[in-house]
Amino acid sequence: MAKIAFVTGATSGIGWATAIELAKQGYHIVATGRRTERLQELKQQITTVPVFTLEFDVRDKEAIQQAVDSLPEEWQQIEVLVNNAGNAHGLSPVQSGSLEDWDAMIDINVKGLLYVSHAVIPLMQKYRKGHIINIGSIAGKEVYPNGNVYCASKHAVDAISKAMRIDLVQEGIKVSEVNPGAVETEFSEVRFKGDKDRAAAVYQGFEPLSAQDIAELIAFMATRPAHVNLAEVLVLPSAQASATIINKQ
Ligand code: NDP
Ligand code: 8X3
Repeated sequence: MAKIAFVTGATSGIGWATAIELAKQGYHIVATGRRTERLQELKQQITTVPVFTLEFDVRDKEAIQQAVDSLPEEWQQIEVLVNNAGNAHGLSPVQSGSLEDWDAMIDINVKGLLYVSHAVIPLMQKYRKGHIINIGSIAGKEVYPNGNVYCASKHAVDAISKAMRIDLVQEGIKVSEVNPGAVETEFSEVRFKGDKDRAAAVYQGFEPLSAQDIAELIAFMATRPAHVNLAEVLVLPSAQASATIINKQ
């Protein structure tokens, strides 16, 4: 029976690199995201294992359920779910934050992760086996100036991961959480609404993590023996000591 990994947010950054890394480990990949052309590009890039693409917005619970229900029989025994889709939207004090940005972060990072899990967990329960790997953040461990709602959304991911681990232990399903510090992806471009210079400045003066660094860690977690759960990892660039303390040269 093929091992299947379901990766959300596979069109970019950490999710893209994770799909490729898990494919190298022999997983057949269900790759999801909103950008169809990127999903097709990923499918072309992974040549060693089959890739099944599902296009949906994680805010749309009906679309998620329909997409999961549409998986052919041979794609239904999902062993690994990587709940990665998410982003920061804006970086403003709470007194002047945008309500649309707040909705986006809570709806995508928190509710989206729950909706996808709700649709996929029954497939894992059927086989009493599975591993959910949630992508949290250092922002789920600390808060920083102007990070308010993004930090709250990632603190929620932290709480949900711990709660899932308790609820799912009797089902034979492992739950892990990866909490990265600064990773250079499209993350800051999205946060700063396409301002490439402002986004690039975030990663200047030190060596940030790459999406590949996180993908390798996720693949390591996924490939531990059945009796081992690497439950939680905080992973930082060597130059980073906390959410705000970075040794920039
Ligand atoms: P990217 O912006 O490069 O990737 C974000 C991914 O999320 C894309 O594939 C995007 O796909 C998907 N996504 C966003 N919104 C939605 C949506 N509404 N529905 C479906 N998919 C969506 O950022 P990263 O790779 O850096 O981010 C991945 C995860 O890592 C996020 O949860 C982020 O919070 C977390 N993280 C990132 C860090 C960093 O410094 N980069 C540090 C700590 C955590 P599409 O647009 O095609 O839908
Ligand atoms: C992304 C890292 O520090 O920008 O979660 O919040 S940070």
